[in-house]
Amino acid sequence: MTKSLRVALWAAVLSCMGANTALAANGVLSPNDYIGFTFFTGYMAMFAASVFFFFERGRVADKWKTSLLISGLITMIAAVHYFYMRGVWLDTGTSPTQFRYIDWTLTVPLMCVEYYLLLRPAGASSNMMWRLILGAVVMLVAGYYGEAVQPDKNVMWGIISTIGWAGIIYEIYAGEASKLASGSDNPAVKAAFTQLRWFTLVGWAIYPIGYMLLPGNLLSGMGIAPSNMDLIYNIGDAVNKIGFGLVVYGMAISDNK
Ligand SMILES: *C/C=C(C)/C=C/C=C(C)/C=C/C1=C(C)CCCC1(C)C
Repeated sequence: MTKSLRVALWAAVLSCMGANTALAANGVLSPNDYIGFTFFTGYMAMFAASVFFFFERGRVADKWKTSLLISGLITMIAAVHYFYMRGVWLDTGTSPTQFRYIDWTLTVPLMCVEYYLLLRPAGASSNMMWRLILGAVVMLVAGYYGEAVQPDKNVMWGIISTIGWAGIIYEIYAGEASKLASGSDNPAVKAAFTQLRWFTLVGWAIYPIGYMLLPGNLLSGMGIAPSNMDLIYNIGDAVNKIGFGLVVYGMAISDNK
């Protein structure tokens, strides 16, 4: 991406975040309801990505077909949830927290499965996969508690959630997963692992930024409406679910070992 394109994208994102809340609620998408727009584009992008991964699955080597299938399932599960989330947003103008977390509870563990499938030829154990999934469960259950069950304690739940995420980061940067990847003799796998890790460290950091808009949290009261949490989550999902899948796809296409 060129620098000017990046600057333009950021300017667009920031100007959308100045837009105010509760634009929906009558079943109609208002012209300046940027959060609503991202629910629609998110839905279509996830849908299209699924079609892409499912069709392209036929073009990759047999050993990577399950990985492509999982990439498609991740975006397909998200597409269905985005369909419902856009409806909630349109009808009520409120955050579709339940659908959001049901989606994540299914898709984030599947991303852990992607790590396992990628490193299986290098000797990954299913214990490694379960450690990643455990980190994901802690991260998501705590996040849900902070958003929906005990919102007055969202700071505490946010910290617990971050510990779960840190467990995943540890596993892929210092734990068994990282050791297996560096020991792998397959350059395509090594390169893909490095890229997926970046998604998990940098791409996933988008979500806590949205969470910090909750009342009483670090970014609240800075002039950014809390409803922008959904804008941030929607951007995070598009980057992480489709991007993650594309890395796996690129690896499978380029691997000629
Ligand atoms: C496809 C969905 C993905 C990759 C969702 C990822 C979600 C997170 C990395 C959420 C992380 C959170 C924290 C680290 C602390 C605050 C609460 C959360 C749940 C937003």
